[in-house]
Amino acid sequence: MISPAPVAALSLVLASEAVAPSADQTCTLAPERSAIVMNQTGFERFGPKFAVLRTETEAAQIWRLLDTEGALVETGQTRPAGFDASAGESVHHIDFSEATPVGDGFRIEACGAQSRAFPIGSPSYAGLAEDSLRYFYRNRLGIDLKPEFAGTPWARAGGFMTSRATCFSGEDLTGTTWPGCGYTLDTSGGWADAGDYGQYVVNGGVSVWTLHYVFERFQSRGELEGLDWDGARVALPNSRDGISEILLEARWQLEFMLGLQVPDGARVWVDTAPASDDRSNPTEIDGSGLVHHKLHERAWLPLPLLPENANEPRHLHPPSTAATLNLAAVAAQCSRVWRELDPDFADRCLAGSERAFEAALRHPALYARNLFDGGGAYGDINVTDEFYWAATELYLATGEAHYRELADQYRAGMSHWRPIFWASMELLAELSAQLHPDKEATHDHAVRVILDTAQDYQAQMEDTGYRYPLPPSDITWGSNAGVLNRGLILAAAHDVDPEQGFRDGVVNAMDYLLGRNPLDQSYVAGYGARAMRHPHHRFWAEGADPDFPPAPPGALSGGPNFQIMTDSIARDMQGQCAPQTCWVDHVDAFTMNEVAINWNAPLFAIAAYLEATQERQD
Ligand code: 9MR
Ligand code: 9MR
Repeated sequence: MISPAPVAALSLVLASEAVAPSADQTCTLAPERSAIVMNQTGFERFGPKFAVLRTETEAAQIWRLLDTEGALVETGQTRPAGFDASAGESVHHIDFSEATPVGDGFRIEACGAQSRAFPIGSPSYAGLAEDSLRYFYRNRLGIDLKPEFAGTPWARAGGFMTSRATCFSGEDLTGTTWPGCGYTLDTSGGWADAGDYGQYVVNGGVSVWTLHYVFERFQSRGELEGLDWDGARVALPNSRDGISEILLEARWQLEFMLGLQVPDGARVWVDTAPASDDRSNPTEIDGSGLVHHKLHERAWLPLPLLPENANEPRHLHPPSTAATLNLAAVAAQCSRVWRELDPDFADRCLAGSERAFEAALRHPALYARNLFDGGGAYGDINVTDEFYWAATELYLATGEAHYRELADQYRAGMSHWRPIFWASMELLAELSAQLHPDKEATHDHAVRVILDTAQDYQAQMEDTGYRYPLPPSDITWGSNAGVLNRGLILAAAHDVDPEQGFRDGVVNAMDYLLGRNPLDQSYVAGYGARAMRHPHHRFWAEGADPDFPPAPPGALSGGPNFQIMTDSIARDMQGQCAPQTCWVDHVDAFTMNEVAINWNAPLFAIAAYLEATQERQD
């Protein structure tokens, strides 16, 4: 699509340039899609306002900000930023942050092209925060989704209503036979992981943690009521006055995760083979307190598929150290955030957490491998970070020196702080610790790590043409969550030091997701002129069958991925797309366009953060 020509009356200077272009005045637009890309939902009044002009032209160009009537509001020069290899094109930066008019219908004009109309002063972060939290309700299993909570198109029967499961038995993918276990667990409730209905503790853990973190951050700043995150914003079943919808939603998954903990005294078969072995090695142990790694069917279920029609038996995968520590960490966090609101639940969480942590200490090297098909692997062979994270959360919950000493030991075994990802949890420990200044040494360490890490991310951001905080090496499965999780660190750094411009980095992250990218694509359904619609999802499957709904507003696509291109759509694109452009809004493109709880959780976190920290001047 070629961008529309400028409105004649507004382009006097451009028109005269067009009559007699000199070599360095000629401006050639990128051939496809809009030439000027930006956050498709608009800008905060006093925040950074930044657009990207897609052009090969080397010389700086004049840009103009025009109002609804076409009158000039502000003008300036583009900043040529050169070739961005991961975008596969050259770009110029247009920075109109200084302009602070309010209204709808603004446009940017440059290089003979015009942007779409956009608003300034009414960003959609409040609505996005609510919708992105509603994502979780809309993916609940074991409960009918009512139209008054889900919205009519996304209401559906629950499925998995009375779910009990026992351990996987039979021959696994490595050729070893597993005997099963002598118990069944109540496995109802929880969220579907993603486009599949599988349920995986490590991914549930990072998602629950993120929701708890948003709550705990607002709580520590006394902002819950002012922002109405005290139950007044997102309608949910069983809501009660004064109980935050954030906590209520997280609890739906946490109760499910607590249910995957092995009962005291129960025997269970675990895989004791080193991660490097080709074959699993089933060994029977006392499983007390360990947590089953995941729950899913024997084979991948078809798509589309209503949950009520998913009737294949589901099996418990053997417990793993990573899953056990995930539960330990989020249940410790649970004991803090529910302490005043529901002391019994807080006690139950703490007991589950301590039981899990002790079990992990007894069995520190149980690694999950995919024993049977039909679900994701979520294998993780480095659990030092999970130990560090769980010990830290327990220390913050109990104040017991024993946990702090353990956390210090694990920390000594870590050399650097990797970006947040379902298998990399060390920064979660720091983000939690930052909220607890009374635990001085742990807190001070966290602040240092957060500031250092934020500075790294900020520097990386300056290296990208599209100015967003993700290096090309991280453009992989779920890259959009990588952008947002880096935003979490930038946001936390801004809380500590508001003078270093870290919040602008958070805005940049959101701008990228909402359209300032080489595909001119909003990766969030329902937000922006060109928004994702057809994710890989078994119910939001309009892309496969028009009788199913499209993605609801506030659902985030996994994003560009040029590294693990294993679905049928991605396979055909391999080697033919620049990293940031390896994406398509296609239902079958699960390596690029799936949705997932661990991706939507940081979307909620960042939207809620931007709403809360927006500068308001009258
Ligand atoms: O839904 C996909 C199914 O049709 C395929 O047979 C299967 C084979 O790999 O992959 C399924 O896709 C998974 C998706 O539902 C959940 N995320 C991971 C995807 C596979 O890794
Ligand atoms: O997010 C996961 C990604 O990091 C992995 O590379 C990928 C392949 O193992 O799996 C992703 O997680 C999927 C999971 O395995 C099954 N449910 C859907 C998840 C998102 O695609």
